[in-house]
Amino acid sequence: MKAQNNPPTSVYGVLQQNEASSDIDETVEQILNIGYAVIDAGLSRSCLEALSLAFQNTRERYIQNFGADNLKQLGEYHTIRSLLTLGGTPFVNLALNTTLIKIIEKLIKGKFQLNQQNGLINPPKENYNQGSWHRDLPYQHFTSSSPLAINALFCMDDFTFSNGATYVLPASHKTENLPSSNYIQKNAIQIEAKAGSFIILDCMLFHAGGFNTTNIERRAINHVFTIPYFKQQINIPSNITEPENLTDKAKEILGFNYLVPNSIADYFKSRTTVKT
Ligand SMILES: O=C(O)CCC(=O)C(=O)O
Repeated sequence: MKAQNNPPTSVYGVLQQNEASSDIDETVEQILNIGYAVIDAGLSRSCLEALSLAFQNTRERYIQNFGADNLKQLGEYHTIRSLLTLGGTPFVNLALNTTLIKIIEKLIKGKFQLNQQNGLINPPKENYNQGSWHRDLPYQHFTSSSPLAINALFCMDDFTFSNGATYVLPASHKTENLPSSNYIQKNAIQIEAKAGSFIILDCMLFHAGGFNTTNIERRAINHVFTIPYFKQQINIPSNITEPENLTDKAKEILGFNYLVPNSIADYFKSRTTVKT
């Protein structure tokens, strides 16, 4: 429960305190401490509408290409894999959102790359493949002193209590096990957020999509950023259209500098251009 009065501002017996001198610093501090935060991506209404339309168009082409029955059989009907390699610029720009990248740069020490960007559809009144508690590094039960992977879940639509807004277990990125069932029921928090927000999660934070009790789909786009030692879910550099239009920094974030060399000679060539 939130206190009614402001918390005290005085301290005693404290030798060390964090400093946060900007909104970005405060967001970073919150993610480090409790594992999640919400930010506004700063998109205009028209930009958000264009993105929403691009999402729908890409989804239609995706279903035509891979087949609805096939996708359903694979448990993939409510996901659009590697959205940025299919839908192009609007999704590339979203993954490279300036504020988001500043936050990721402060959270993941050293180099990082985009591991995956997927469209997610939480269907009305139906179970959903993201609706079970999980980490975004699944099957992993270690803790790390600084984040190795961060998920930025973009809200394509408003996230509300009734349409299945994401549940999180605060600070669970700091413990190895999934907490007990009763602990989950008592401590889980559901995050309401406006369309155009990023819900940023430490990937080791346990979280789950909520059940969508409305009649309308709730759409999102997830972005997992990782240290470059983790392989991408789908090879982005090989599949992106018009790579010649990307800046060097964009290429680095999209993984162009971290391709697995095919041979020792290729490895040596990569050492002459990039130091990781
Ligand atoms: O759709 C949601 O609310 C959760 C998405 C999710 O679990 C994920 O991106 O890993």
